[in-house]
Amino acid sequence: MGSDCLFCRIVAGEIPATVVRETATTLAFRDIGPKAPVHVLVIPKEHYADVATLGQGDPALAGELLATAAAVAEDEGLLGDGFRLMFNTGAYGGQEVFHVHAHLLGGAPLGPMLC
Ligand code: IU
Repeated sequence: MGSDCLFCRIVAGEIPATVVRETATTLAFRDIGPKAPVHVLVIPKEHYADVATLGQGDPALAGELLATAAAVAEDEGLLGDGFRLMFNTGAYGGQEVFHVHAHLLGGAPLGPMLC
């Protein structure tokens, strides 16, 4: 997508982000407005608007995104106590940035709803 997409610009290095993990196809960086002690966004480098288009368009890439999220969860020490992995999707889902991103949240007990 390119210059109109904030997360494409982070992938391109045009906007700074605190990157915690990078693979050939995915990027994980800290959310600028954390809602939990650990709040990392995990994205595919390739632009897909949301998890529905990613899951239908490139299931293998969706799997790579999950693998990156799991690796970050391990790096952040979340595997023992658990964590939340979620995709806000579309208007009713509260999605604000239309480049698919998984929210990885943890580090404290989470309520029944967050974000
Ligand atoms: P949402 O699922 O689209 O609502 O989440 C977008 C997230 O992107 C939200 O948690 C923001 O704090 C976060 N974010 C960011 O990490 N860096 C930015 O430059 C911007 C938003 I704008």
